[in-house]
Amino acid sequence: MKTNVAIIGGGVSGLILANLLYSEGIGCVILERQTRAYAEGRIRAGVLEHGSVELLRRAGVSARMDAVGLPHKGFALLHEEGKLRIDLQGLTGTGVMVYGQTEITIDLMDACAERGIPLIFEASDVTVHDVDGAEPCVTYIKDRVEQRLDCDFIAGCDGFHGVTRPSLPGAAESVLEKLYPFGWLGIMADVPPTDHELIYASHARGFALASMRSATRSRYYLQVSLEEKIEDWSDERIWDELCLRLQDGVAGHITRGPSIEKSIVPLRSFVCQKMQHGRLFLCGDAAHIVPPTGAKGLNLAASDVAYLFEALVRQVKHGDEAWVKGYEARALARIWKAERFSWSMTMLTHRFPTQSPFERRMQAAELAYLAQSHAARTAIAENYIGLPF
Ligand code: FAS
Ligand code: PHB
Repeated sequence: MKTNVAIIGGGVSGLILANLLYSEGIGCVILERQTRAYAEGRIRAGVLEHGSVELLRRAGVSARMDAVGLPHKGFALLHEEGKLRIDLQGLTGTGVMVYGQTEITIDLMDACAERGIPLIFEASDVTVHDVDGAEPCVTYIKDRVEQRLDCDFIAGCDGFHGVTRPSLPGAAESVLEKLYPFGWLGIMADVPPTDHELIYASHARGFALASMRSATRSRYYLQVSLEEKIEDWSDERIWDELCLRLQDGVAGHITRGPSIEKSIVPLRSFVCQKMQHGRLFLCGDAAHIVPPTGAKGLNLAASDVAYLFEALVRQVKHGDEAWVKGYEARALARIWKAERFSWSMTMLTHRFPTQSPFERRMQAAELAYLAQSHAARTAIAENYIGLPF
């Protein structure tokens, strides 16, 4: 089989790239290790920056998002000294869209099927070859038969635990990373959200987040230590802890219900600064991870894909390789700003086991400064809605 772009990974990065390339008549094939049911069933992000919304519209995969997604004009920061609303619309002229990554994945996979974009599930032992040359290829096993895909370019969209980053020479040495001494316990339940906007809570017992997927489905998170096991957290214990950490900020009350999903994820900041080598390019979680406090994971994947798409169109259609050569530098410039914002939101709103009283005072002072400074709130708002691509 031969194509222009071999895309390894059928998560949001790979699927958005495929649908964008399709819109420009550029051929691609997606190789996904998991089944469709597994890949579309994962619970992940829920907040889309303005730029990501525009990109999904550009890819022609926005009808359901525009129909049922929830435009949000602000969010709240809750802390001991009170509740502070960040007026995204007022401070920046735009907002964000609350629409689950699960739904985006389903929309993108449906579009692939409708458009005849080859999306090969259960492709195992994916291996990249000859990325230094002009004729790279990818081999993989499908239905126990070895397959070969010849291509001009390879997009590594296979996430943090994929094969492309380890295949990229110099990647491991280029990594900068920060591990946080805690994780997030997430719960999803078919209950109405406690507020019409997201609430990020900084509490003595730890961080909490009240988010949502729709008017009838809520998503909450609790900061927990890395020793915690999900099996030790009954639904009741989770709701009790959420009520303790969010109580001051919720006008009504938190509607409890049975969890349809609950899990614990560790928090890390991770950047692989080597994002391309020859004809191989990394996008999304294959190259970087952010703590979810800034709601940037999915959105950074989208901006990587936007840059790679533009570069590939210029090379394939106009023989202009300047943007392909500049992909890594362009992507990293935006990645580091989003890493900084996600780190700063995490440092501001979480309690660290070894935190000194002085560091605690710094958090409180920054929250007090935010409450009094229009400029400081504007800085948070413009980062939250997403810096320009
Ligand atoms: P993904 O990991 O989504 O997709 C990679 C794909 O490649 C997967 O389908 C995988 O099966 C496939 N793959 C892997 N290895 C392969 C191989 N060898 N061969 C073929 N295919 C292979 N962000 C937020 O903003 N808010 C959140 O609340 C949030 N929660 C998250 C919770 C979790 C558990 C995780 C892991 C991430 C979360 N994120 C969140 C970040 C998330 O949104 C990611 O940034 C986003 O999924 C990145 O998309 P991709 O780069 O496509 O990687
Ligand atoms: C979510 O809804 O899953 C979500 C929202 C905002 C974040 C992180 C996660 O910062």
